[in-house]
Parts: sequence; structure tokens; C-alpha cells
Amino acid sequence: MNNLITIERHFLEQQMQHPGASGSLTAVLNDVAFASKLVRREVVRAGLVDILGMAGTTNVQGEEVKKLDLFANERIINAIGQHGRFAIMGSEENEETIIPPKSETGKYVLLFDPLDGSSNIDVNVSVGTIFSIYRITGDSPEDASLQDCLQKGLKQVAAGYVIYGSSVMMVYTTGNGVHGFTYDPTIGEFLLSHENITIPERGKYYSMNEGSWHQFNQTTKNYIDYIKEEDKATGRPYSTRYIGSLVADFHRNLLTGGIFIYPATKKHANGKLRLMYEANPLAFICEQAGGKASDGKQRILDIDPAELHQRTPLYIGSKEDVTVAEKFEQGLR
Ligand code: P6P
Repeated sequence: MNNLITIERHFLEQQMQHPGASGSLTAVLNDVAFASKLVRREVVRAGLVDILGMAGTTNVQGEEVKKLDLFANERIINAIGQHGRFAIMGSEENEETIIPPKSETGKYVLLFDPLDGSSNIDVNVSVGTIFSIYRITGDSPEDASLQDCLQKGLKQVAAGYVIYGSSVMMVYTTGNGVHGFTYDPTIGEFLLSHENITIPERGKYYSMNEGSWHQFNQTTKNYIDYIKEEDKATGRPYSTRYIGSLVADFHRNLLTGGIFIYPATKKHANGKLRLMYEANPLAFICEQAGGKASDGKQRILDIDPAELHQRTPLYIGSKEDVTVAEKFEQGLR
């Protein structure tokens, strides 16, 4: 095996393609990669938690031990917040924004979902960490506020996810393509395994929870009926692939092609998934890989956020598939 490229080296090589870059984004990405290794360590042992006294029981010191998603949240905040590179953070687990220690020097904003799909851990289904990075809007980190967290997705400077599956992978973009790294536990490094990932123009899978059929709008039902009709010219019917873990469903479609849909439903009028730390980072990655991400009417990255935890319908994946789904959602087909 030759030419092993660690994720840290790749960050540096990406930086060197931008003459005059300060290297601060590289340092930020290294912090995120490091934090994800700490999360990985616990997630891959999840099956042992009852033996090791974690996840809601008390440990040998008689301390209440955190559920894994709360554990992951604390690990990320502590591991990343202490280096002073972030002025402010927003987490799926925290109602309010987080001002990390030494934030007075931070130039960046971190929004993240520490462990999306964590309910799947107990049945050993892949789960993921999703992160989104912006620069602060002003010059002074001390003035960082919620408004710095509510920037349009097109303002992201980096985004990525870690999928804790049969192997642990980290996938990221800084706007210069999408690159995947597989964790090698024998050396404790993420090694480049998928350089310049591109998503097929059209897939053969659709991912959605059809159990919510009776909650869907008619336009959504029309698309689902369309995707199931026999038509060799357009590769229909598509097959269903739905894991119920966003990062796992997205990752499969990114590599093989396909569309993931979480539409507006009667129960979730604005969809279930969160704009700032689920839809936006995955949309940035998807577009960088040649795909498309929409709320059914507009580009996800163009949405002007109003709240940190706001939800959005999400159609994301192969460009042709998302374009057709949008036409159905807009009643044009
Ligand atoms: P449903 C997991 O709870 C999650 O937030 C995403 O990871 C996943 O895509 C979605 O919810 C699944 O939702 O309604 O199909 O169970």
C-alpha cells in the first residue's frame, strides 16, 4: 500500500492550493477530525455499553453516564471549543448557541449534529456526525451572536460528515470537490480512500419513509407513483433503500446515485430535518459532488434562515432525480 494520505495532509494540500491562506481553516478541520475520533471510539463500543456501564446507567464511580448522543455533543464542544478557533457554535443538542472558552479569538462558526440517527445505535445501524463551518460575519469574535449562525448555506466555507458504519468514514468539502477518508484503527488515522467523489446524474434508488404515505401532499404521492412506474428509458421503477439514518442514506446515494426525500407531511409541515446542521452541510457536499439539494421549490443553500433549529423539506441526491421531483412538487408534472 503506497502513498497513504492522511486527512490532515489532505487539509494542508487543499490549503496550499489557496496562496495566502492563513491555515486557520486547516486547523479548524483538524480539530473536527480529532473530535470525530473521540466520538468514534465510543460509538464503535456502543454494543458493549451495558457491560462498560454507559448510556444511561451509572458507572463504577456511581456517576450518571451520558447517552451517546449527549456524550458525542460534549466531546465535540470540549475538544473543539478549547482551541479558540470558533467564536460561536450551534448544536442539535443545545437549544441555545454555545460560546466556547477562548472564543474571543475565533473567526469561525461551527454548526453540528453530534450523532444523527442515534436511536439506531442500539440495533447497530450506521449513525453519523454532521458539521457545517462558516466565517463570522463581523470582524470581532467577541461580537459573535446567533446572527452569525443564521447565514445562508451558500456561505459555508466547509462541511462534512462522519459515518460510523461497517467502516468509519469522514467525507468533507471546502468548495474544492468532495473527498472521503476511511479510518484505520491500527494507526488511528483517516486515510484518503475516495478522492473527488461525484454523484451519478441519475440513480436507481429512492430513499423515503413511505410509512407516512397518508401524511404526504398529493404532489409528493404523484412523484412516488411516477418513480414506481415501469419505464426502461428512465430506469424506472427505482428500488427503495431507506435506512432511517440520514447520513447512511445520504452516503449511499452520494456514492451510487439516487434521491433522498423527507417531504413536508401533516405531522411535519416543514419537514423533519434541520436546515442548519443537516440539510445545509449535506447540500454543500452534494452540489460539490455534482448533485442537487432542494426543499421542493428552491435550492437548500439559498434558504435565508430564521431560526437555529428550523426544519426544511429535503430532496437531495442525483441532479436529474431531484429536478424531476421538484417539478412534481411544484405541480408541473
Ligand atoms: P423517520 C433520525 O431520527 C433522523 O433524524 C434522520 O437521521 C433520518 O433520516 C430521519 O430522522 C428518519 O425519520 O420519520 O423516517 O423515522
